[in-house]
Amino acid sequence: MNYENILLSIEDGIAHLRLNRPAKRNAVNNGLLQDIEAALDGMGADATVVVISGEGAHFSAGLDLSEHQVRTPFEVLQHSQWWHRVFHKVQFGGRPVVAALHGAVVGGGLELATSTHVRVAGRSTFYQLPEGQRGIFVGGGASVRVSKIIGPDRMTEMMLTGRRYDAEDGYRLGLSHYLVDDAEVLPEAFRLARQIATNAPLSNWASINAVANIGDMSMANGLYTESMAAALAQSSDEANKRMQDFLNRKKG
Ligand code: 1HE
Repeated sequence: MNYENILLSIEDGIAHLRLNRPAKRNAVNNGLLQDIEAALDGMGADATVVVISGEGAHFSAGLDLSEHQVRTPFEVLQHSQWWHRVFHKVQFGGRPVVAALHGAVVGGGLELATSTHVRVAGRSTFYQLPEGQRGIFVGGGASVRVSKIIGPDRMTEMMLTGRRYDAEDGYRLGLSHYLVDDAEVLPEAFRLARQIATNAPLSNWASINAVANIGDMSMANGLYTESMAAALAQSSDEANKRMQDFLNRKKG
């Protein structure tokens, strides 16, 4: 399938989804959001892990401001919920997603990045939530996902002042898990994606679904849910085989 705003390739179980509006700094217009959603929906079982990156000098400049129009509150609400639906598919679509970041990871670009599970940033990366300067508010999940990573206090300050965190700051705060030279971003992202792809699918499923959901639960519910996820994973043929392989290798 051909997309207007992304490039998509799948090789050896790894899908590479590239935001492809470099002239507009990969600003997220409706077409780009539609393409991300269609690509995620359309990926078959041959893609077990996804790498998301941006073409050109930036990962993404966030919401495409040129699509701004006066909308009713209900229309804005529905638009925001569409973003939520797409980024929910990124986070909970069943495949681990690795973000390869460089340049601007701004506004909606940061909302997309923080929907992913593993983030590798190049030294050119910077993070910003400039919504306050644009007279709007976040609407793609930042107040939940960014806030969970850096804390509501720091996110409030980030929005009020429009402050830019550089790549080092972002690494220190957990906006990226890896910090490398720009030339190493994609190789490192693919190395990690290949490593993740060797895990048992059920373990990956639990890591991306159970952990995030348990984080929103009471302690009692969380512990119960963890036991249920452990029961599923540990009683699988795959777990038995992998543990036997490990023990046999040790013996041998
Ligand atoms: C855009 C956008 C955009 C660039 N929408 N067109 N996001 C922002 O407020 C960020 C706005 N953008 C920037 O701050 C800068 O563009 C960057 C720091 C990201 C990159 O700077 P630079 O010097 O490389 O590029 P540029 O010259 O500013 O922009 C190049 C072109 O991209 C130019 O278009 P041209 O036709 O004049 O060539 C820009 O207009 C265009 N462009 N960013 C539309 N964002 C669900 S709610 C989420 C809410 C948000 O995401 S708010 C944050 C919006």
